[in-house]
Amino acid sequence: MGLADKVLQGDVRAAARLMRDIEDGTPVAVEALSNLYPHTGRAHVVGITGAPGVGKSTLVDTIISILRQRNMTVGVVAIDPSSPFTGGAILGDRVRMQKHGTDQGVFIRSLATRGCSGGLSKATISTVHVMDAMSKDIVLVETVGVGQAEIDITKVADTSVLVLTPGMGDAIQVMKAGILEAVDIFVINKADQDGAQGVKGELQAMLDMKNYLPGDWKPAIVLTEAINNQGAEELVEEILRHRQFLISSGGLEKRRRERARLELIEAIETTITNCVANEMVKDYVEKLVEDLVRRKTSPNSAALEIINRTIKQLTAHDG
Ligand SMILES: Nc1nc2c(ncn2[C@@H]2O[C@H](COP(=O)(O)OP(=O)(O)OP(=O)(O)O)[C@@H](O)[C@H]2O)c(=O)[nH]1
Ligand SMILES: [Mg+2]
Repeated sequence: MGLADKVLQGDVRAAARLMRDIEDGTPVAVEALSNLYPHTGRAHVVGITGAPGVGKSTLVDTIISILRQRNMTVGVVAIDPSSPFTGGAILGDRVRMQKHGTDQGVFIRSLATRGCSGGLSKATISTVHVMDAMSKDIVLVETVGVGQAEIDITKVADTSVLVLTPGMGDAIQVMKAGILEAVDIFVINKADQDGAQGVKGELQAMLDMKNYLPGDWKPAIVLTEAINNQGAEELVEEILRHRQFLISSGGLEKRRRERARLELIEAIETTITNCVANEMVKDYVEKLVEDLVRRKTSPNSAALEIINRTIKQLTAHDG
């Protein structure tokens, strides 16, 4: 039985192996993912983003418990912060979420971003696909938000949650418009600390300046105390309400179409890059390099020739 079939039958060890293969970028992973793809698109993907230490993992832990009480299965992709300052939290995440370790309805996977620009690697999207194919109802993706990452998460998530804390009033003032647009639910965690209401007020004022059309989603602001299990029920309600909104408004279809397009572009890029890398070791390339040195051809013409040959190779393989 192939790896994809095992995953579809609920074999968690096969799923873990596939996720390792995805990170290593092996050909086995590419094939298995292609086979799994028709079985994806059912999970609701929720991005949980925020600055280091705002309490994302603690919140995720609480959300898992609430979703499990409602008989929903959960996948978690925790993207390890590549920053050396927060790298230590990886172990903490594992330890904290360990209480779900024996629960068949929960599957947790940590991923290294390996300094990829944008923070969210292709491996993240593929890992989400595997959890989706494993029939997880909700997949939570925890990422450390640094600059672009808040916007990046919308490439993966159906619902984007941004976690702030009471100390972050100033950060809200300078928050880029793009981030406000990208976030579906705002959370002010550590509401046990002073200033939570103030941050909520500032945020609300910024949101109120936007012109919402009838039928638009208006982001909610939820106050939570993740360590005290406060507010998480309301957050889960908001997540499920947003899911329902996306389904009934047709927004889900739109987001997924956009995402399919992005994935297609990425697939084209990696396919061509890989094929060209194979092609570069061939003899005729040396001849082209020689011609370049002697100015008998130009880099663009030579590149087109290599790409043409690559495509011929590809179609020969398919046929
Ligand atoms: N006072 C208070 N502390 C909290 C709350 N939620 C989480 N914390 C604490 O904040 C610290 C960071 O929590 P994490 O859940 O690891 O935060 P994180 O956002 O996942 O951190 P990184 O993954 O490193 O970015 C821990 O010491 C938590 O106990 C809260 O509601 N109130
Ligand atoms: Mg964390």
